[in-house]
Amino acid sequence: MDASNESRGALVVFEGLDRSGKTSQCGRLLSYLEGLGHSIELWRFPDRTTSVGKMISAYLSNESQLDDHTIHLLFSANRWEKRSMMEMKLKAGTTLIVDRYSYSGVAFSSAKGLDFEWCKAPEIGLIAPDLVLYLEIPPEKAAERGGYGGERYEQLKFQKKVAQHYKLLEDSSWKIIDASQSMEDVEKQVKETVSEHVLSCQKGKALSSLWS
Ligand code: Z5A
Repeated sequence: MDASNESRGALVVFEGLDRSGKTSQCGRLLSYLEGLGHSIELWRFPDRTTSVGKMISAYLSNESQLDDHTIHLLFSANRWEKRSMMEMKLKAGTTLIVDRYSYSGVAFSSAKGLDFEWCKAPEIGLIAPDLVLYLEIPPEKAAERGGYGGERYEQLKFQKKVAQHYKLLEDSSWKIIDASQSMEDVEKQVKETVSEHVLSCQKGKALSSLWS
């Protein structure tokens, strides 16, 4: 996608089951990298602030009903509407920490029974993360954490299926982190891994696309 040798920001994605600790770790990583003087932004998908995001939000909170294919494409459209901004920020040297991305899109929709390859197709061409931090946790343990059960998808049996489908997406950009550890131990491992990857992007690693 980009043959330039200039340094840029890193695209760091957090993935994992509900309540695996993504949001907590995103916040801690943001503070850490800001403290080191990096230019950083925290993003999340779904981005509920856009018009597409508002439709997704209504669906997730059971205020509206949508066909499974339709909501899948909306989640993907929500990432596409941010794609050019993402590229601009990364090229300008800002590192983006992203709470959920295309892997959530495919894992959740295919766990509902949609065809796996069909689910991947609308994600093709989005920017590939430099690093995916997969916070791995047994669904039973995640369910013990606060706030579980409020939104659509937050059911144990479904989460187990989602975990199986996530595993089919693992590639060399993934780092699996044991998210059943204490918040501090997870944080330590996240920081170590991210520091290496932010540096490799500063040395001029080109951007690439999903899923090529
Ligand atoms: N979805 C989709 O279907 N397709 C897509 O393309 C995308 C998403 C992008 C909304 O996601 C839903 O949309 C989601 C997937 C689907 N499924 N559901 N439901 P969301 O990101 O808006 O919300 P969420 O994933 O349901 O939950 P979450 O709040 O983001 O969970 P989390 O970020 O992984 O966890 P947390 O907020 O950091 O922590 C949860 C609790 O656990 C909290 O009380 C913490 O204090 C505690 N916690 C965290 N870490 C620890 C440790 N290490 N020890 C003990 N306690 C901890």
